[in-house]
Amino acid sequence: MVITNAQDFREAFVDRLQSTFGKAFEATTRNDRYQALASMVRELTLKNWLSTNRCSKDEGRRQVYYFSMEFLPGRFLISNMLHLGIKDIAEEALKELGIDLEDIAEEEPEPAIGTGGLGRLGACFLDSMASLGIMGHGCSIRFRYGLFKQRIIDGHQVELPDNWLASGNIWEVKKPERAVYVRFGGHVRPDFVYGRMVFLHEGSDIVRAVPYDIPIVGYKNKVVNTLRLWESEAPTKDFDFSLFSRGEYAAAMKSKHDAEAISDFLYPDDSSPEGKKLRLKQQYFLVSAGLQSILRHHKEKYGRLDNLHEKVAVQINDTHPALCIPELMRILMDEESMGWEQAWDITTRTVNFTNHTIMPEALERWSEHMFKNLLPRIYMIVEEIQRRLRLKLEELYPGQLDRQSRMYILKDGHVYMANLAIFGSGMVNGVAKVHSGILKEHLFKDFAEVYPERFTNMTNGITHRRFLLKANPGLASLITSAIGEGWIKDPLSLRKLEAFSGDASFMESLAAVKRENKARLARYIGSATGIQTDPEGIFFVHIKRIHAYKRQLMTALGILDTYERIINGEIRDITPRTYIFAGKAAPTYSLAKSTIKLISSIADRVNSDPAVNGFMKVLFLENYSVSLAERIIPAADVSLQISTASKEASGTGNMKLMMNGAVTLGTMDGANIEIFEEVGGENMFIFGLDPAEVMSLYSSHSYRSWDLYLEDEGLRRTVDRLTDGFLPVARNEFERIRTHLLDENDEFLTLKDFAAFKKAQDAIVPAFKDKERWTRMSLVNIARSGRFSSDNTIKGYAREIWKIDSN
Ligand code: F58
Repeated sequence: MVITNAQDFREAFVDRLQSTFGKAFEATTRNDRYQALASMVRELTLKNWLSTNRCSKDEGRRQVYYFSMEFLPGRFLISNMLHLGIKDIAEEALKELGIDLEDIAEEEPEPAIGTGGLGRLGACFLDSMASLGIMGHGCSIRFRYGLFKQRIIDGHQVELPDNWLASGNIWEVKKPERAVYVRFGGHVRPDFVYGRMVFLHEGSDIVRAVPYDIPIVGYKNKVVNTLRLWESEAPTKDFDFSLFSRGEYAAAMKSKHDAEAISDFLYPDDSSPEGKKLRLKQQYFLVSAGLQSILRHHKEKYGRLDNLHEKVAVQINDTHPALCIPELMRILMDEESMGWEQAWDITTRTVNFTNHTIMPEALERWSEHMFKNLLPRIYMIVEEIQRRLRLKLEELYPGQLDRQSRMYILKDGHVYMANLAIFGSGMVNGVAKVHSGILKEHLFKDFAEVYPERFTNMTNGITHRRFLLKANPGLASLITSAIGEGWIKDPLSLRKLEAFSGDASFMESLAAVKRENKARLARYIGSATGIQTDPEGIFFVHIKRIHAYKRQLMTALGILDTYERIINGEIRDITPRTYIFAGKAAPTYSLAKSTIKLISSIADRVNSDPAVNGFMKVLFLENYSVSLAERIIPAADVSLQISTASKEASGTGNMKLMMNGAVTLGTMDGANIEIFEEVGGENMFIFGLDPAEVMSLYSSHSYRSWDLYLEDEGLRRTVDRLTDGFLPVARNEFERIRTHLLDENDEFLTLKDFAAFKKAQDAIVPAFKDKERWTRMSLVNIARSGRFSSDNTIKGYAREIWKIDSN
C-alpha cells in the first residue's frame, strides 16, 4: 500500500471497507470504519517493524527492556498516524467522505493496564525511545481485565470490570511460536551431573506464557519498537481429559483456570493470602517470561551470554519486576551453567532500578513462607544473595546489627523487594531531584552510604507528541506556524516561542486556542453530564489518582470555603470558575472514596444553587483515562498540583498541563520544584510547607490539627460544613473525613496548609482577569516545558544508566 495523497487514501479506505465487510460504504458502521482504518495503519507499521528488527539484528546495538507491571499507552490510531506522517492526508480523505477522524477514533478500546503515573510514564518512555531511535521495548502482562471502569453513581465510585479486549485488539500480534514456560511451586533437588552441582526443579506447576506484541511507532523515523505483553495459559491448551472422562469436571478445569488467572486482573485484591499469592505469581510470571525471551533472542544472535550486559539493559519500573534479579541469576546459573560470581557480575551490570514513591504502602514485602513455597529455586537464590549481603555488611560495619539489618533482603519472615532491587542493580534512580534526594538521605540512606555512586536522579518527562501534538492540535499548529515544526523532534526549541510574547497577534491567537479548547471541553461536559460551564471563566483542573497525599480534599474544602464566602458576600468577584476533577480511587481505599463522594456532594449543592449558578460549577468526570486526560488538559487554566511536600515523587500531570499553557497552583513538591526553577515564581502560584518543613514537622511531632481547628474560625466553619447538614447528604456521611482531619491528626497536613492554599487561590482570580498577564504566563509555561519532554529524560537514561548513544 503506497499512499501519497488524500485521493489514494480515500480509495484505499473505501476499498478496504468493502473487501473486509462486504458492505456498501453507506451501510458501514462507525466500528467498521474504525476497523478498516486501523487495519490500514497497522499494515504500514508492520513494514517498518520488520525493518527495525532486521536493522537491530544487524547492528548489534544495546537493547533496552523496560519491565513494568503497568503501561497506559492510550489509544493508538491517531498517534500512529501522526508518527507515520499520514494523519493530515487521512483526515482530509475521511472528511471528503463525511467522516470525522476524532469520532471514529473513539471506537478504539483503550488499554487499561495501569493505574496512574507509573504506567503512563512507561508509555511515554516507549514513545520517546522509538522516536529517538533507541531500541527500547516494553515488557508487561496482557491483563484480560485492566484497572476497573469507574462509574459515579449517586456520588459514589462504583467499579465495573473493564473488558478492554472483548472485541479484540487490532494492534497486537500473537506469537505462539515464541511461547515460554514458567514454573511455580514444587521442590528443588540438588544433584551432581558430571561432578557439577545442579538444581532439579521437580513437581512444579507449569504455565505457558504466550507473547502478544504491539508495535510502538517512532515519530517519522521508520523505527518501530515492541511492547510485549504476556498472556498465561495452561501448558496444554485443553483441560485434563483423563479427569474429565472420570467425571471430575471441576478438577479437570482447575489447572486451566489457575494458569489463566495469572493474566486475568491487574492488581487483584491483595488483602487475602490468596490475593497476595496471585500478585507474586504475576510478578514472577512477567519477569521469567520476559527474561527467557530476551536471553533466547540474545543467544540466537550472539551464541553466548557472557556479553549479555553489553547488549542488554533491563530497567525495572518500581519493585514489581524486582524478581528480574534472582531470575536472571537462575537462568544464567541453572540453564547456562555459569558460576555465581560471573552471573552476579552480569546481572548487576544488566539490571537497573527506578523507585517511584516513598509511600510506605508501596514498599513491597512478601511473606517468606509464601515466597519459598511458590518460588523454591528463586528463594534459594535470594537466600544466597542475602548471605553475601550480610557478609559484606559485616565487613563494612562489624557488629552494627541494626544498621546491617535495615538493608537485609530477608528478615522478620519477609522478603524486602526494594532492598533486593537496590543490592542487585547497577544503578538506582528516583524520578525528580527532590525525590532522589529523599531516597539518598532518608529512605535508602544506608544503601546510599555503601554505594554512593549507584544512586542518581532522572527527572520524569512526558511525551510532547501525545500531550501536545496529538491532544492539542490547535496549539500545536499555532506553535508550528510561529517557530516551524522542529520542536516535534527537539522539544527544547519550544523556548523560541518566548520571542513572541510581544507579538499581539500571536498572543491573541494563543488566547483564542485556549478559549476554543475550553469551549470544546464545555460541550463535552454538557453532553456527558448535562451541566453547562462557562468557557470564559477559569478552569481549575485537579486530575490524578485519588489519594490523601495528593490532597483532592484540600481543593474540595477550598471550593466549599469560596462558595460560602460568595454566598455570604465576602467575595464579590463573580469571575466564573469551573472546578474539574477526575481520577480513580483504589477499590479498598475508603478515605479516597469518601473524597469522591464529598466532591460530588459539593457539586450537587453548588451546581443547584441559583445564587452562584451562572458562575460556579464543580464537576467530577468519571472514568479517568489517558483519553479523558487528553480532552481535559488542553482546556485547563489552572493546574492543581498540591500534594503534601515530600510525598509526590515527581508528578507528570504537572508537566502535561504546563505544556498546554496551564499555570500551576502547587506546593514545592516533586517536579513542581523543577517547574519552578524553569518558570519562576511569577509564572506559577506556590504555597505551603516545603519538603524540609514537612519532614521536620513530622519528626518533631509538634503538629496538632485539633489546635489549628480550634484557633482558626474560618477553618472551623469549613470543616464543620462536612457534618452539619450543609451538604445534601446524611450528617454522618463524611465522618470518616472529619476523623482523618482531626482525630487522626491530619496526616497529610491539609489543614496546616489550608490558609496558604486559600491565599494562593485568591491571588489567581485577579491574575486571570489581567488577560495580557495571564496569556504571557501561559506562554512562558509552554515555552519552558521542553525540558520536561520524556525525550530529555530518555536521553539521560541512555547516557548515564544504559550507556548507549541517542541522537
Ligand atoms: C507515580 N506512582 C508517582 N504508582 O506517584 C508519581 O509521583 C510519579 O510521577 C509517577 O509514579 C511516575 O514516576 C504511581 O503511579 C502507582 O500507581 C502504584 C502502583 C502500584 C499499586 C499502587 C499504586
